[in-house]
Amino acid sequence: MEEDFTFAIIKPNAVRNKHTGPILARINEAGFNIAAMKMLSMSRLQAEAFYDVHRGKPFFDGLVEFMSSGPVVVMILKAENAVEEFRKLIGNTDPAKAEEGTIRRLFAASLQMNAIHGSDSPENARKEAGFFFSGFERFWS
Ligand code: IDP
Ligand code: MG
Repeated sequence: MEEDFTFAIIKPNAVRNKHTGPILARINEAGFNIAAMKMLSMSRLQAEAFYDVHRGKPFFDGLVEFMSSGPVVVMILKAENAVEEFRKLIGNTDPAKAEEGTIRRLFAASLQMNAIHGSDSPENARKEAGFFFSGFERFWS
């Protein structure tokens, strides 16, 4: 199968707790290549737009508040079957349900502060990557 990509965010709790390095190491050890990466702080408006699909849900306001609470690391990750393989590596949304050894199981502080985001489809990976990386930064395709 052709190598494709996914989009990921190391969330504010993980950056704050100095888990960026250990998380990046696990991503590389799992066979992903980091094709683009930067650290930035999301505004409330950006966080709202990024999670627009969850607008209206009970956890939306808290999620937006959390995601704009400090620096995050956004990246494009390349691997065969990247979207699916990365979702396996990060584990269930709820860290209590995530398998042993997954990034969320290891580094999440709670269901909301679950350390990392991974796109749920190739279409969303493209859309979400376009949110943070300009045409000049698109090394992945
Ligand atoms: P995902 O990140 O595994 O794709 P989604 O259902 O898309 O999970 O939810 C997006 C993010 O919203 C989650 O990663 C988590 O940070 C937060 N979230 C989801 N459900 C809840 C909840 O019930 N309470 C608090 N936060 C939640
Ligand atoms: Mg999702």
